[in-house]
Amino acid sequence: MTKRYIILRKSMLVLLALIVTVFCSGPSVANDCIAETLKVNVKKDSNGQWQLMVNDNSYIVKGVCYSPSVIGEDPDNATLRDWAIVDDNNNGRIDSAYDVFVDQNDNSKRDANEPIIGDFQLMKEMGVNTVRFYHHASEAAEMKHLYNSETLEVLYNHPPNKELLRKLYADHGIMVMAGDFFGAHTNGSGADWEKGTDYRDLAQQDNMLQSVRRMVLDFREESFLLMYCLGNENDLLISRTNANQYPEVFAKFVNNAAKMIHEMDPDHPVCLCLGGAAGASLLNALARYAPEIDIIGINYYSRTGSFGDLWERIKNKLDKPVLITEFGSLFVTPGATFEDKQLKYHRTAWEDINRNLSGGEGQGNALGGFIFEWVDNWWQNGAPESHKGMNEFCGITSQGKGSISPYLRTLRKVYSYYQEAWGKKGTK
Ligand SMILES: [Ca+2]
Ligand SMILES: [Ca+2]
Ligand SMILES: [Ca+2]
Repeated sequence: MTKRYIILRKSMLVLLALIVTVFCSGPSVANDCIAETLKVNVKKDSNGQWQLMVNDNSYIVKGVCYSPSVIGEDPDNATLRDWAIVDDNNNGRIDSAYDVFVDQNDNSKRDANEPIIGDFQLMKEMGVNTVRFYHHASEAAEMKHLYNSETLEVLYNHPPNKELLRKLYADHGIMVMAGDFFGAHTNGSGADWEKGTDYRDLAQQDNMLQSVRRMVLDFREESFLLMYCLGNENDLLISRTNANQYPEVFAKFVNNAAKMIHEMDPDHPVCLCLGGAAGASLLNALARYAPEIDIIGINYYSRTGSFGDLWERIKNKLDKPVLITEFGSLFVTPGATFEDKQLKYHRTAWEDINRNLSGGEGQGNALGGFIFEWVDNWWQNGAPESHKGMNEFCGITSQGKGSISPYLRTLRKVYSYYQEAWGKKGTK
């Protein structure tokens, strides 16, 4: 497992979801949309159950991590690019968003009955309503020193493509959860890679707050914004921070960041992303020192798809709503029956989330979840030109045999499952 692999394995997960038509109606959504930010908050009802509210309408996050890449791109060689600015066929449209077709007969070429449709539309038709997006792309002066490697320079040193995200929302009804790594993999802290992020270090704290501030300035006035997310399983050792070692320090610092966000933008909640094994000492510290956090986000990978006692655990420790910030078929082995096993896994997972939504039979603290991930990336396990290893088969869609990346998709069986579970053809 390489350094860059760790940095980026789950780093650019952009999750998609299909927003209900809060402001938009009819087929010509783009022109009819009112460019107005939404008021989003979490609400606890008299039964102690939680809901995410968007302009007073209940909103279930039906999300997908979205980080497509061209086969062969590799963060180890600083060739992995920000998908949001890639237009290699020079037609003025972002390739993965708009220039993708579905290879229905799996012959690795586009036949007459296989129209160009694009991932955005495919996600909409699956019922996706939210994308998880990291804000780090920026041309702001205060961010430059944080791009302290060639890999990060290639990925982030440009303006965020907000116009693309505006179209994602206006034309496809899909909202965005804007994320900041908050020191995960030293991203945003400016820490030395080998030493990792130290939440006790005041200079690193300043860097991280600067990064979070930039996120809020960039996105608080955007109508596609659903919420902010701090970190990505920063309590896990793999994230190269000392959050788990100093839970009180971490909890207090997280609270400062969330407080700053709320002061800058009172209309969007703050989620904190932890790993599935988040321990009691950290949860206790968060309960005591981090009241400004609105939502506990959990990246959770079980072997069966079930989230076990997670809902009860968070309810008992924190009593905050839970958003599954990543889940997916990491442990489903590729092979002849892969798609059936993957489908079963996702059905188990989504039914568990569904059962724990407000009004369900469970704990009533689930807000929804983000699937890891929309499409297989081939760089995540071993050579970027080959397709193997668990991470590389988590996609709801594949890139087929890889010959015309990034323009080819095949839809795995699980796509149809979500079409049914999340609403046939999405929601207009
Ligand atoms: Ca293009
Ligand atoms: Ca074909
Ligand atoms: Ca590979």
